[in-house]
Amino acid sequence: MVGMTRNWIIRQLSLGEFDSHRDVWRKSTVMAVKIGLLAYVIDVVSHIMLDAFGLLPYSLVSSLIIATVLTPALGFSLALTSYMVIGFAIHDLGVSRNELERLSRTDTLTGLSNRRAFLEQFDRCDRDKAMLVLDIDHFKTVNDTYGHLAGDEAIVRVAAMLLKVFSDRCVCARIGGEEFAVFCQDMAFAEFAALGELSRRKIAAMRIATKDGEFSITVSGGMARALPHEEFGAVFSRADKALYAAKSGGRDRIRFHYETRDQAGDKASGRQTA
Ligand code: GH3
Ligand code: MG
Ligand code: MG
Repeated sequence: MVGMTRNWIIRQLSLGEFDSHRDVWRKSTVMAVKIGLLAYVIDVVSHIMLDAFGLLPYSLVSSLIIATVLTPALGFSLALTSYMVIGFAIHDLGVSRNELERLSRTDTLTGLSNRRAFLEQFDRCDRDKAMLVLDIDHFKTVNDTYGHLAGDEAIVRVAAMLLKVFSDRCVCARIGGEEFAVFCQDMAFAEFAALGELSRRKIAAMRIATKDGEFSITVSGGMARALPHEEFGAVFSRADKALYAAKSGGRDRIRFHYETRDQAGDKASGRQTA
């Protein structure tokens, strides 16, 4: 019984049957009407049967009048109260569960997806896709010169710029301290590369104000194409190689790793490879 109730509650949570207060009221009322009617039918049938066997200690008519007046009303109110108490408890549990789920997938500083959420979405995507990894250049110096809070502000501003440039066509995430990743699906690689370049230029043009004066930052990036179904690890490692090339090439630039597992042909076509 306890196990069944537990399973029922879990099922209701995942079905979203009690998503809103309105749902709780609606479901509780429907159930209370059903339970009230069922109680009434059982009451009437049992009285008729008791009477048929001569076991009813009072008259059938008065017992049916009492049953009609009391049972549906009592059944309805008791069922409504119990169902609503359980319904609101399930609703509140669902709300906290969704909030916890959202928090576990969100980077608290920037509000972007975190590494875990990014990885899951990337792995789930079975379309043509590409990944950009960005890392703020000489960020340690920013912290050392302007302080950790100014560093945090720079991270927040980079995140906001990525959201602005890539909008909702791509998934943007903060996957590490001063490291970001973006992935798009079904977008021409040239367009994705152009957006990456635009974000790099816009970030370099930002001015971040602190009490000790303004400063600006740059980012380096590595970009890699992926096959549908290709998983985060392999693609990230190619993008990271390209990022490394961007860093050693002087920073404030994006390098491309065109090759996917099965796309060695692109390399032969003469395009730049990290
Ligand atoms: P590079 O150009 O090679 O990337 O150099 P870098 O200084 O950016 O890289 P490094 O890995 O040496 O330093 C990264 C710094 O980022 C060190 C760490 O204190 C800082 N950092 C990581 N997370 C945060 C954060 O959430 N807030 C702030 N303010 N700093 C952070
Ligand atoms: Mg880094
Ligand atoms: Mg860095």
